[in-house]
Amino acid sequence: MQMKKAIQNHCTELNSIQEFNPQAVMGKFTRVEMCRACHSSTLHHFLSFGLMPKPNGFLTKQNLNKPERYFPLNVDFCSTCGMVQLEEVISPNELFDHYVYSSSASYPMVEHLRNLAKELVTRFSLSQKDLVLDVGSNDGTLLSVFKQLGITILGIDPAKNIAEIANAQKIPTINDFFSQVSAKKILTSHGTCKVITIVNVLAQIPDWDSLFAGVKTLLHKEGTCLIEFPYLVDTLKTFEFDTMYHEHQSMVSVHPLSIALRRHCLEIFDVKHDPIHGGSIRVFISHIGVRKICKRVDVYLDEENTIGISNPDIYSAYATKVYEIRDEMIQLLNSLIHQKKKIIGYGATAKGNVLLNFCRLNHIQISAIVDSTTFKQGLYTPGSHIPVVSESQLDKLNPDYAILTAWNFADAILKKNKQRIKKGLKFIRPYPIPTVL
Ligand code: DWN
Repeated sequence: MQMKKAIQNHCTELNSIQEFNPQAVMGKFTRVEMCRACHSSTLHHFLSFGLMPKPNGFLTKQNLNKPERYFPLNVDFCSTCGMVQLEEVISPNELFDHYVYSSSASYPMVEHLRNLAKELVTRFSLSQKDLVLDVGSNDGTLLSVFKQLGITILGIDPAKNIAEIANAQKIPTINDFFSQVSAKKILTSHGTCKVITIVNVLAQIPDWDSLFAGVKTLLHKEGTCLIEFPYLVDTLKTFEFDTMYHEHQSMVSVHPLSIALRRHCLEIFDVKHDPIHGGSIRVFISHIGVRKICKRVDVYLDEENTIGISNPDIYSAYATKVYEIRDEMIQLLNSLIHQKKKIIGYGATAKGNVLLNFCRLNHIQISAIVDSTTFKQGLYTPGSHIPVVSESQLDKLNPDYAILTAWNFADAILKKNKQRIKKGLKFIRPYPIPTVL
């Protein structure tokens, strides 16, 4: 009965979406009934974005009038361990077969990954005899730094188009999903890894047991697995809700992650915070008993306990605030549109697509999205069908306002546009409340 009711609700909602996007059709998805961190069934729904297109499902002009798949975007928390995860999962092949995000398109990201590689080489005294594997290696931006430092490297990424770019730049990259199976193949062909990096990828991986079994198989006995991800506690504090999308099946924190790792005889020996992507953490992992556990690990566990990441009240308050932010964003933009202001988006981001679709904003209200990623330019945003153009078009567009759809790089973007701001361009930052800067 519950499933029948859910399907009826989806169909009703699809009809309303089709008023906004006549090409909308229902896509295939699977419902998740188990917490992927602690395996309990104590999952509780707390936030619904409604039906959403794929977050990186940018369209060519030819595909604008073809059926566009939408999927329910609902978020649960686990009252046993504090894990936050999506209720519905889209097939990873549907999400990552052809991928348009590239790490090298954002120079702050390039700098961030350069510093990460240098920190790991120094801290763990890596040398040419050591193998570093990057899981979800994208275009090889992180691995290229290890290579420059003389370390032996290997990437693995499921996106065929992106893996081809990395291999063309002599970054050896396997085009596959990382799993227990692919890990065994890498062990046979390359041996164990002194460092395994999983940077902004953990959230994208639905099967944590296959992932961590693969890490256990491949990690050198004194090796380190470094996982970096946007931190749930920051997301709860800043209300940056648009990082919740179908690529991010999980919004992760230390406690639930440590439970999943222990199932595979792995443990966290250090944790560090980093401001990137609105607040992320770096978790350092080893085989159990190999490393001394830093006191910082308990600091994070205590804070998660104090905040109450398993507490229902936290999540109902969060959801209330999310709907308030959406309503304030719609109100602000409606008043600007009423004043006949020209509005663009700055950054053709997955998160920006969530915000635009959640606020039902499209090419009628938003003239264009500027973005530095060459293979996003010329495409159209999913659902909202806004043209993506190069930043060089900014003067021609001459907008009055720019929504920071790449708010995580606000400093770099504002700095780059200092002169335009002097001439009157105003930026809108969506979080923690929509604000004209
Ligand atoms: O996990 C993920 C996060 C970390 O990165 C992936 N699922 C995909 C991606 O999410 P996103 O699409 O929200 O990414 P970013 O990193 O926020 O994308 C920034 C975008 O902004 C890029 O497309 C490049 C663009 N950009 C720009 O046009 N001018 C960035 C800067 C700094 C600029 O000056």
